[in-house]
Amino acid sequence: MMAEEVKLFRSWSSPFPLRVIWALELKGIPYEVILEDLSNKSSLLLHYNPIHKKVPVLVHNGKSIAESLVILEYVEETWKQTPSLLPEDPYERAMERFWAKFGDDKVLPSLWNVFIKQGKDQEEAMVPAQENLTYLEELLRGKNFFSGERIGFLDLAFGWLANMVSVFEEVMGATVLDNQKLPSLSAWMKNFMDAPIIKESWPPRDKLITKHQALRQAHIEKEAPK
Ligand SMILES: N[C@@H](CCC(=O)N[C@@H](CS)C(=O)NCC(=O)O)C(=O)O
Repeated sequence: MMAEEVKLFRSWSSPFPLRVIWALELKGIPYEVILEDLSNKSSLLLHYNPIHKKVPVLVHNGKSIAESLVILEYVEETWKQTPSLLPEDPYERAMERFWAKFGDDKVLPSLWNVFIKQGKDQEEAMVPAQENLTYLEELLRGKNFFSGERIGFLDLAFGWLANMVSVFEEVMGATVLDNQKLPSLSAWMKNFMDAPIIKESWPPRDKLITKHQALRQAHIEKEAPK
C-alpha cells in the first residue's frame, strides 16, 4: 500500500489543532506536523485555508480540510478503526455535534469575555459563563466523559476547557470553576487531563501563561478610557 500523506498545520499554542492531534493519536494514524507562526503565516497555510487562514488544517493525500470539528468528523469517517469517536446511534451522534457547537458558539466566547474583563464588567460576564458551565455539569452528571465511559468526539471538542480554565484563572486571579458547584465538570477535567495521549500534548504552561497575560493586558488597555 502506498504511504498516506497526513499533514497537520498547527501553532504551538492553539487548542483547536490539539483536537485533531488527539483524534489522530487515539486512532494511531501517523502524521506530520507543520508548525505555523500565526504572525507570519506560510504561503502553504494560506493556500490550504484561503477562507479562514487559520489552524488547524489537515492535508490528506493532497486534499485539505479546515475547521477542527469538521476535521474530527473526517478523521472518524476516513479511519474507521477503533476507538470510534462518535456513537452508533444517530440521535446520540446528533447530540454530540449539538453540544460541540454549543461549546464553540457559547462556552468559549463567554469564558473569553470573563477573561478579558475586570471588576464589575467581569462580574456581569461571569453570569452567562456560569450558566453555560452548568449545562456542561448537567450533561456530565454520572459520566466519566462527555462521550460516556471513554474519550470521544465531544471530549475532544471540549478538551481546551480542561487546560485553559486554569490558565485563565491564574492570569486573572479569579475563580471560574467552583469544584463544589461544578463537581462533575471538575472531575471530568481531571479525568481528561490525566488520560494518556492527552497528558503529553499540552503546550508548556509557563509559555501559555505569559502569552495570555500579554493578551489580557492588551484587551484591558484597549478598553481603558483615553
Ligand atoms: N473554528 C476554528 C477556529 C480555529 C482558530 O481560531 N485558530 C486560530 C488559532 S487559536 C488561528 O489560526 N488564528 C489565526 C488568525 O486568526 O489569524 C476551528 O475550530 O478550527
